[in-house]
Amino acid sequence: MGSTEDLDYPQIIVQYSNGFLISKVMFTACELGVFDLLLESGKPLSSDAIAARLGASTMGMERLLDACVGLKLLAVEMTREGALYRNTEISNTYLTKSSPKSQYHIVMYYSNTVYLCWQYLADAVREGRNQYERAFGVSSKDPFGAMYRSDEEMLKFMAGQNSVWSICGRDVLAAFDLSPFTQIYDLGGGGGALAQECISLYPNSTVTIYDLPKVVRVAKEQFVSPEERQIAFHEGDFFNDSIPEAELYILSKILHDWDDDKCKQLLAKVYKACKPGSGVLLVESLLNEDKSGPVETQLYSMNMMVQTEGKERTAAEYSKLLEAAGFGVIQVKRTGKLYDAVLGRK
Ligand code: ASE
Repeated sequence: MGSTEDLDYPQIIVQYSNGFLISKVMFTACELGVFDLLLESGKPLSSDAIAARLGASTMGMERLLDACVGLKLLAVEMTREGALYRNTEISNTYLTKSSPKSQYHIVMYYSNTVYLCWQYLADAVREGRNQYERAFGVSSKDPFGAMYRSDEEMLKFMAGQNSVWSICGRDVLAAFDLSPFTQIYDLGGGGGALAQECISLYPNSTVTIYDLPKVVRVAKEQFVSPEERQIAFHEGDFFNDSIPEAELYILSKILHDWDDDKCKQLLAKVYKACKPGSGVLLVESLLNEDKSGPVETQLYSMNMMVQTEGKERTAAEYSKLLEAAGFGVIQVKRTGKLYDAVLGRK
């Protein structure tokens, strides 16, 4: 703690001011394809070679590569022919497009969409609403109308959300023994990565992805093959259309998009669809009860303000929403990772 409390040199202020420079270096190296090229090449490359292959200036690329070395996203080795760069284990695993644990698409979503909304954070705080109008010139009344304003934007969002489940999916699904539930609906299941984790962890389950018709179309085209027999689809709008009967409903990163009224409306509808013994699994990033952290969740809550109508909540807040809808037995499991699990039963 010493350095963070040193008033002669405010390390923490320097670090926080530089935070967005760090983000931009990582975003740019991803976007230009540095990590993909170094993975494909299979051997370390010079900045000249990387610049030539990626159609960039030598001067600019050398500067970017050196900053990536400083951030431990690349490693450099000095040879007689000059500096040679290669991926570190972390960039190979998480920043290349083809890795099974790739976070490339969520990083690109941050770079191309989240970053632009955060330009108007002060306006969001003043007005208490999302900033789609300022950032993209689209109405902010219907947040998913704005987020899905084109097929391309929708696909980028779905790919980004999918990548999160390759690193957190198992933990949230294993937080409770879900094996007694075999018919599962993933409400707002998007690109289906959580559904895929679910059938792999619970081989006796079938998961139906319930989402808007255009989301289902893209999920079928891009993410879930017809051979995945344990995954089905249901086209609908969970606020306006009926919700079929199932044993377990997953609401993963759904309630955080909406205000308390909409959450209560949705949960009441889910409760109605439940038989006794059926349940709902909320997958969310939980705030501490005094909202003192975790800092990642506090930042996500600010992002929900600039992008949606929602916020991140405490376990007690989710429990209250579940109780208001009628759910009786409520259990909370923190995973120690980004996303946690809350199970409610009828
Ligand atoms: C949503 C999740 C996200 C809606 C908008 C979103 C994410 C980014 N934008 O349900 C993923 C989580 N990351 C953050 C910063 O909240």
